[in-house]
Amino acid sequence: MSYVNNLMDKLIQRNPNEPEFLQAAREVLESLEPVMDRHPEYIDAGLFERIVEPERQIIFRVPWVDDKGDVQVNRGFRIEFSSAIGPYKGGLRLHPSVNLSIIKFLGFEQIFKNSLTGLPIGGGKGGSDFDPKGKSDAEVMRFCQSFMTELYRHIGADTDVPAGDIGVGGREIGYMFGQYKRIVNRYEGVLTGKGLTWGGSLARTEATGYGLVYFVDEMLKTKGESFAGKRVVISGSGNVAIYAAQKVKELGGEVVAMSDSSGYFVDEKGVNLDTIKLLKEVQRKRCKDYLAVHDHAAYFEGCDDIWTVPCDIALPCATQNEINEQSARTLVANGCIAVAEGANMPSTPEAVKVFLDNKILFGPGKAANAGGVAVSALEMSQNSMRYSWTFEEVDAKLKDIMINIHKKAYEAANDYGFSGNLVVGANIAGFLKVADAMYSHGIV
Ligand code: NDP
Ligand code: 2IT
Repeated sequence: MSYVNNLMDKLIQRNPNEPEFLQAAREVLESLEPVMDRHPEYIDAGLFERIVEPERQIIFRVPWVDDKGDVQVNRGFRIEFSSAIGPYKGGLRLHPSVNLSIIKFLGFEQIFKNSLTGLPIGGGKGGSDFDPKGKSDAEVMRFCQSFMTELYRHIGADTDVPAGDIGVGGREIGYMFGQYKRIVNRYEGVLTGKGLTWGGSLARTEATGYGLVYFVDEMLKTKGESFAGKRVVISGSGNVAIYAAQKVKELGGEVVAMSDSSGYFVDEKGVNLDTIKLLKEVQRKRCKDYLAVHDHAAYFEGCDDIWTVPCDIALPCATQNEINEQSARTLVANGCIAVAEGANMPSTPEAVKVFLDNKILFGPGKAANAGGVAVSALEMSQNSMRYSWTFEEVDAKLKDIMINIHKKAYEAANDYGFSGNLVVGANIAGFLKVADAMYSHGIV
């Protein structure tokens, strides 16, 4: 049995109820096989066994009182996966689907993504099965305060620095920061995605979406293509999706469809971003409500069929496993030339295979959506310096970082004989830096 198959068997035995984590681990381990051949010393040092086991896993009770006075109990998680190249870094997800498997897959991917940014950040992720939808601001605040009342003892500006993810934006980061500061009596950059008046970085809100589009622009250039005149479909209508859409428009593309977990809308005249921002960022409404403002648009219940809308470029920016094999085949059949993952692991392994087999440009999440965490690391730098850069300065650094990530992934793929395969390239390039650090640190 091959080394990787053997390792996967052990991983399955140890983590039998974690399909998402096993999916993420298998993809990375299989793509690292050529590295194992070239670096047998990493096998001898048990490096692959160690990298798939989180350094620390914290699971805790989050009790809070709702507006009716009833007690609610949620489960909180923080997975501190790897501190080989820097403090644990990664977002917090608040969604009813959150469980250990999902947080572990996200924390695992974060190790390699963060390495690719070139900045000194380790990998971690956290969250809770709390559902912010339909909760009042006061309920969200009480939940966030309770969550931080346990989490604070595990994190710190040089230890572990959480940020946003699904269901966690500026409001939630604010409540959590306020509670952290109150408990520890220190003003420090313990969270990123902070507000601009209290230590946040300009361009963090835009960073993941903008970075995704800068990355796709690099992919397109390798085929002599650009965004100009391209039809783009973006799933999701949250933080990543909105700012991806904004940058696509700036570069001359037309976004024709977006979605939320209830359904999707198609606007052949091009999605009106002012409307979608108002609906999602201010009013916390649904995609369906887009039609009340733009009655020429069409709305469809259910989000899976968004991939049947013909497009040149598809940007999945909602959640994991949202593109299956069938959707991937439909995209390819409809002439799509590029897919890049704004979300984490939105394409199933079967879908990724369809994209690679058909030789369309494919940007894996670890590389393509790294702009958010990259600017988070720039927020940490600014906090340490007690200084802030302008929007243009941060945006320019972000663009450079995304160009560099593409170059690293592209070159690693070439170097290891997988020309054009950015999945393998990103995994290898991200892994090598972490591996070198782990090897230097001894068996820890
Ligand atoms: P938001 O909460 O701002 O938006 C999430 C969007 O995706 C919403 O439109 C939401 O719809 C939709 N969505 C969420 N869960 C599901 C689901 N199970 N099925 C269908 N649609 C769903 O999150 P973000 O934009 O921050 O995150 C989106 C993705 O990008 C995630 O995979 C996240 O891990 C990833 N990411 C985020 C980064 C960041 O900086 N924020 C950085 C890198 C990656 P609804 O409102 O109906 O729930
Ligand atoms: O998945 C991700 O990279 C994020 N949610 C952002 C993490 C961060 O620390 O900014």
